[in-house]
Amino acid sequence: MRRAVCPGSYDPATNGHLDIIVRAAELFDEVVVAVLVNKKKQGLFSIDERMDMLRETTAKLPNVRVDSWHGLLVDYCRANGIKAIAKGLRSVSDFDYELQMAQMNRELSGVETLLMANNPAYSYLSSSLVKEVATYGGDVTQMVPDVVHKRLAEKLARSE
Ligand code: COD
Repeated sequence: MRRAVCPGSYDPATNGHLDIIVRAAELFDEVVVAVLVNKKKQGLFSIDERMDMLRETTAKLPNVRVDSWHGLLVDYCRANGIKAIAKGLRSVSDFDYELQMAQMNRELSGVETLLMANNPAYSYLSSSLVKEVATYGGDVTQMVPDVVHKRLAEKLARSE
């Protein structure tokens, strides 16, 4: 079985993330969307909340499942027999960092990284910007899945 992981912080998932997950699911027998804890990023949603939103968003994709991991991505791949990492590329600045991580991950474990050119309609999208815009009352309806939009509004209303 050809299996890939789509790793990320997903705090929260955007339509850009979803586009990459859908396209990876067309290429692999099974895709695991893995929520990894990025210690450098302050989280708005808990890992469980992020996983719930991802599960709801990917419910119609039969070969996609959602998981989480604390630690090195390559250790997750080893533990789960995964040989490929599937990611999206938004820009040249993404490329520099993604290339470095792909080389590091291959050096550490032999796992290959597939970098997919993103849909240009989503090039400007990042979880951080979506959170910032939503925090100041901006409309992010077209940028995130419906469930994320709803949970963002609830979360921000509670923090007021
Ligand atoms: N369009 C297309 N793709 C997108 C978009 C968009 N608008 N936004 C994000 N993506 C894709 C990118 O491929 C990105 O890599 C991925 O989604 C995840 O994005 P985020 O922002 O949710 O997650 P990051 O960038 O915080 O995730 C970084 C990882 C958690 C993947 C990384 O830090 C990691 O692997 N951490 C585990 C520890 C580890 O192994 N470290 C060593 C790495 S060499």
